[in-house]
Amino acid sequence: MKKVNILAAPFVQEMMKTTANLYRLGWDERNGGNISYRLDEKWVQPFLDTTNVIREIPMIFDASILAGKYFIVTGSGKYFKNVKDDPEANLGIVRVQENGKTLDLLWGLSDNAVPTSELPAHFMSHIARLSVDPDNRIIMHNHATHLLAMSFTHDLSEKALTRTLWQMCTECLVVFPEGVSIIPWLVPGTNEIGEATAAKMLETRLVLWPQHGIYGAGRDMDEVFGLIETAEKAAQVYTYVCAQGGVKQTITDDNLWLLADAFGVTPHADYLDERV
Ligand code: 2HA
Ligand code: ZN
Repeated sequence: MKKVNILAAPFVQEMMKTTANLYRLGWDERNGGNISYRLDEKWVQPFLDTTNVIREIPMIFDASILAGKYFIVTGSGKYFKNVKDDPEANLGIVRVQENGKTLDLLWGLSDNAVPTSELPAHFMSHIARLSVDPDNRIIMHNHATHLLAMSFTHDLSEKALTRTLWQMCTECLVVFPEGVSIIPWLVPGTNEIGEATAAKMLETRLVLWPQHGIYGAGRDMDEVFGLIETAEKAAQVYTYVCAQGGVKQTITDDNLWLLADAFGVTPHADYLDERV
């Protein structure tokens, strides 16, 4: 059967638009940031002959839990700025082999490119999120500016950081009631940072990498993008609040409880004072 041009695929279009948006926001300078998006086989089949493997790509960790699954990923060393003009060079569609150690490349990553250097953190995070939410599809990493800045100036306890973000914009508690997790500073691209990130992803969809950036997880592009931009907006407000001389009044814990009730969300246990 004749295949439809892959550039018309909704998931390719979403990757093109999202990387352009993220670049425009200034969170993905140079080759900063990466996205992996789990696809169903039936989404891919109208566009690609899935028996036609272009090349095999080895991995440095075991992703056998993801065997047979398809992902569209950003390429290692590739610039988000360039994705829209040349998706085939900057993106790739891969399938995890049964051995969990090799990827089948089905499209893209032309000129011998490979998937994002953060593939361990992405795949380990997919495994963690799928274990708590079978509908999770996307892991996104970027260098959201104000969140990154806050990792220098703010107390790095998860409770303290989460509370500050919840207090900076009324919608934050509703958007990420489970809070934000934080890992130690670790070398990017390693299995170690992948394991640390994935362990946190069991509890929260947002994980801060101090002095580096943010990881987000979601069921679709709007969820994960919305999650990161809401936290980033709160971090930006915090930056202005500090520049304006600091907090004089804030959203109280009682207010946050009212919000949780109104929107039917459960705040992370122990992050709020007891209701009065
Ligand atoms: O892909 O952002 O963390 C470049 C990075 C590494
Ligand atoms: Zn990064």
